[in-house]
Amino acid sequence: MHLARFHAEPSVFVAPGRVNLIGEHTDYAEGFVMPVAINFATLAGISPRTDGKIVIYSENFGEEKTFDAASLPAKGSKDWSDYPVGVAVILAGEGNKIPGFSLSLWGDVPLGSGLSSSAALEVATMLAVTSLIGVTYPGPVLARLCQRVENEFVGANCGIMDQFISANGKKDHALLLDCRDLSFRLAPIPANVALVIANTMVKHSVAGGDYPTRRRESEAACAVIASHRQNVPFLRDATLEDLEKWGSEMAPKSLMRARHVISEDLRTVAASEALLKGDMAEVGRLMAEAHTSYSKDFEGSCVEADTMVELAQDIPGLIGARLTGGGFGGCTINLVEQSQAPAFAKTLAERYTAKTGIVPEIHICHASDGAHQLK
Ligand code: GAF
Repeated sequence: MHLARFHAEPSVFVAPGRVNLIGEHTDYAEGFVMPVAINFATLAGISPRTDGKIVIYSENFGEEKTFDAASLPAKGSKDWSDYPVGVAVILAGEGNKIPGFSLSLWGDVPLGSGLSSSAALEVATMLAVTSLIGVTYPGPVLARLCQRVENEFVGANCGIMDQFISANGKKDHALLLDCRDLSFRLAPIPANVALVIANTMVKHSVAGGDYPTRRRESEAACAVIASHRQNVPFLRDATLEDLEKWGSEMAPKSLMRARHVISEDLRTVAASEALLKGDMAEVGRLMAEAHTSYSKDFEGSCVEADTMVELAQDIPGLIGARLTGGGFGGCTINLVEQSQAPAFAKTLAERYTAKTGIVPEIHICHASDGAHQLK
């Protein structure tokens, strides 16, 4: 496709989407998350141009956009091209000279489903452009730059999780990330466990209303604690005892959001330890607790996602189920015994359609490698 359109052989890079096993809305509070890179990805093909233009073609949107490499826009324009252009803008801000290039993009990460299609797009483009200009950033630095694309150019106030796992994931492993210092630990996912991702078909968005509201509410709770106790810049530094002491000074919703974030950090670290020991029953139990906390205290779920989790409970093979990602729609993640996964997926889909009238998309996925060059 790139060759036919741009008459140049591209270098090709791939970056995966992700599913988060546990640790929701903890990343921007400098806490813990445990995502997995999945076998849905974005491909970016790049070749140099001599006319100073940046020409970007999206196979998914069937559209081509052209920019002048010497005068890139300062802000996004609420278009799919914001993500690749934002990469060039952030790299330019880092002192890199951005030449003209042709970029072609294709991806199969379902859009708006909470599986990080935007992070995959940013990371694939970031690898492509840095390779073209001959710069190499370590994985964690590359992830930070991609997060800045979202925060500073696209205008979505997300944390580091999605870009980090897309850049640094490892086949057959989950990654426990400390979002404070970006240190991480890999935990193998047993070969007899499948990742069954069930799309509620309710659209999810980070830039939209509820995500930033929840973030603000949880940060307001942190400010109350910080007014009493030193060294609590983020909820990562707070404890459940802090909430007992000063919760009455918080708006009730803020208290609930903070209770979710603080308890979620504890569950996420515990889940990574259980996974390292191969104690899948404990991982499943923690996922169930996490879903209840996400739904009841954080109010980050929706009727459809709660239904999808509920309907999974007594299907043979289930280890643990919860809503994954930024919330208010998107997908549930179900850890399921591999041998039961196809039957599990079929039953879940039938039950969900019978209950809601919606036909879900259910994917049996596996943990994949983070971003890399294909050719
Ligand atoms: C979205 C954001 F992009 C992440 O940074 C994270 O906050 C997540 O929602 C919630 O855990 O995916």
